[in-house]
Amino acid sequence: MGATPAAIDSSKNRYANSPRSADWTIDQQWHTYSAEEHDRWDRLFRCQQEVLPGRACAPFLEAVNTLQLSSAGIPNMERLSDRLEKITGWRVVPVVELVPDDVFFDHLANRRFPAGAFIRPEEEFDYLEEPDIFHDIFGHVPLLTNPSYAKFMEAYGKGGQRALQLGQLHNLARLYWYTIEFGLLQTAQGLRIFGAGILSSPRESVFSLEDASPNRVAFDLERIMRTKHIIDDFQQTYFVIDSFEQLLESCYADFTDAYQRVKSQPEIEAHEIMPDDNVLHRGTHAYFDK
Ligand code: HBI
Ligand code: FE
Repeated sequence: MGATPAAIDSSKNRYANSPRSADWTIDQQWHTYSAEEHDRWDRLFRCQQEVLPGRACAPFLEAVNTLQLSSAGIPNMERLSDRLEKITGWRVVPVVELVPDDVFFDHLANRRFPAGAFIRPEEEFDYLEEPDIFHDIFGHVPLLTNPSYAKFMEAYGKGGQRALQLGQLHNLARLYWYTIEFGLLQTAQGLRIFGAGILSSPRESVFSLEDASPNRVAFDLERIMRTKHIIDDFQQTYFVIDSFEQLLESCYADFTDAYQRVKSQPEIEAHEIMPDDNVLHRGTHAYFDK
């Protein structure tokens, strides 16, 4: 049994006490969203539309249109899932917020992406720690239209269940964090964003690509598994993949061996550069040394 999320703040999340199925899914009750909540989604969407062209990777920008996320208001997850399922077989299922690790992995392993149904309160417009519907659907769902990315997510779900059994979840969670949440992609036009945590954050969308402070280092599976991460500030190191196919292929490694090697090596601080790193940008860390 993975970590069970902390009690949920019902003043911020009106689904906190919604009845849950055994798989922790709830009824999105799409018709109950207020005009203010739909408007907040539209304002978040417009903020991202301002900063993402030229910064988000092309498959993301294309999928926002293909999935009709460009239309107004909070998406209805059933209708969104019907569109997504036709492309890669994935569906989006409503949950209150974070679900236990083993539940999360079971959903991913069965091509169901659990998305928080609540939208952030106005006072947390710019940033919130919990995954709300804007982070989950705008940040994570579009790239589930990409076959290699979708297969990676399914493999991550299956790998997560295994990692739980081996007690190695913290290593695998870092892989998810530094790619699916905060990953960058090398393209012919330069670095582009694919991590959901960046794509759903106006300020980090600019910082991750253009600020001199953070390191930018080429993807290396075991290096990432050893690297600690920051949860309440911009990342101090961004990892860069060459393609979603490269990310998917990294999954075919024998993680049992990788876990054994990683276990016997020291952890790496979020800001550190290692001798074997393929460094694309050595950060000044000016932003972090305040
Ligand atoms: N639950 N709904 C939801 N979304 C997540 O991103 C999530 C989760 N539960 C666990 C979790 N992430 C992480 O702890 C795992 O990726 C390790
Ligand atoms: Fe996320």
